[in-house]
Amino acid sequence: MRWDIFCKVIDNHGDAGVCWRLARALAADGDAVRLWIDDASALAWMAPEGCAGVSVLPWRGDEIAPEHLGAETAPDVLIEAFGCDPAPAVVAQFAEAIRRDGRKRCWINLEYLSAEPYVERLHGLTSPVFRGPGEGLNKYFFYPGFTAATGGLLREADLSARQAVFDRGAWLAEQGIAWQGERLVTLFSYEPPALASLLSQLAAATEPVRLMVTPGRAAAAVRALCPTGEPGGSLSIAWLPHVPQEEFDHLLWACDFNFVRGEDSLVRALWAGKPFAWQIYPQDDDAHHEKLNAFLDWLQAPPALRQFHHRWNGFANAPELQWPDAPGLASWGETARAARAGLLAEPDLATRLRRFVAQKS
Ligand code: TRH
Repeated sequence: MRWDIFCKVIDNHGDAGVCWRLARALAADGDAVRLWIDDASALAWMAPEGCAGVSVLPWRGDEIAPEHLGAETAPDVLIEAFGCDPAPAVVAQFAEAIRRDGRKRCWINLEYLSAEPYVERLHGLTSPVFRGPGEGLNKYFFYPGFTAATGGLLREADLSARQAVFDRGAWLAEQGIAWQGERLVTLFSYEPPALASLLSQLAAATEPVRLMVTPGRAAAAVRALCPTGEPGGSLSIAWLPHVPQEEFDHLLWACDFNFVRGEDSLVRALWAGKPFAWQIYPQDDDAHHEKLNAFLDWLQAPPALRQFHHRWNGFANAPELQWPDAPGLASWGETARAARAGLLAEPDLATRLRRFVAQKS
């Protein structure tokens, strides 16, 4: 099958991250995938080696190079990520292919991940196209999600096998990190309001802690609070470079606690099965509060983990951030592993997408 995925990078790395991961998952089954993306710069570090079966194509100003258009290149499935409106020339080609060969093809609008109840209601619904070269066609909403009645989560077929043979000591040594058994904590965040409190609590911890700080916004936020880069006390910092998606997974697997953000790294934290805290992508009208609570409900987060999330995400009136003690960490780890086990028992997003497309085609 031929798949075209359209991706518009709004900000941060999630748009490219999700689309690349989906492209890889579809190509893993031997299909041909074209990822049309308006800013491929993050793929240079996220996916430096590319992937057999996936071609990354530029998409700017809706102009498509003629060599990428033609009857034989029309996709069987056209995916627009997050309602980004695919290039009209490709839509026209898609519509023409349907008219020409009478075969059904599928147009998917891949939505953002949420645990809110509307996702189960809207997943799979039809959205008629009234304008443009696709007029008269239908799109289908495809919602990723955490339950059986949604589109599921992206997960590689060999994920558990890779995790089973992962050697954290060897991996840390490969990264040049001289690990002496200190607690390792990943920080992938925006600018969490409670970051200063976290840093001082970790510095006052009874055991050594190393904060593994990812580049970009997380690193800038830590630097703003700690310009020397050496917080002192029990806390030390490792400043990390941007690494490919596989190595980002390894980082999450190697750490005892993961601060993640956005959409894709949340899913990766779930697969890592370690205690974690999520900084949700903020929205102007605080719509993200409801979204975060829906996720915490699904996760069956214990009260302390729920409060921790509220404070980490800057909810008004949330109690002070309280870094968990060892039993607390263990209990948050159990919560994460229980969630992971439930999710692993369900089909992954690419599998559900294939089934969905087969039903509609
Ligand atoms: O970067 P993000 O904050 O992206 C956000 C969210 O997706 C948000 O929902 C969306 O609306 C907004 O973008 C536009 O967080 P996210 O989704 O976790 O994406 C980060 C990606 O970067 C993920 O695929 C993991 C990857 N990554 C690496 O591969 N290597 C790295 O070193 C790091 C730090 C990240």
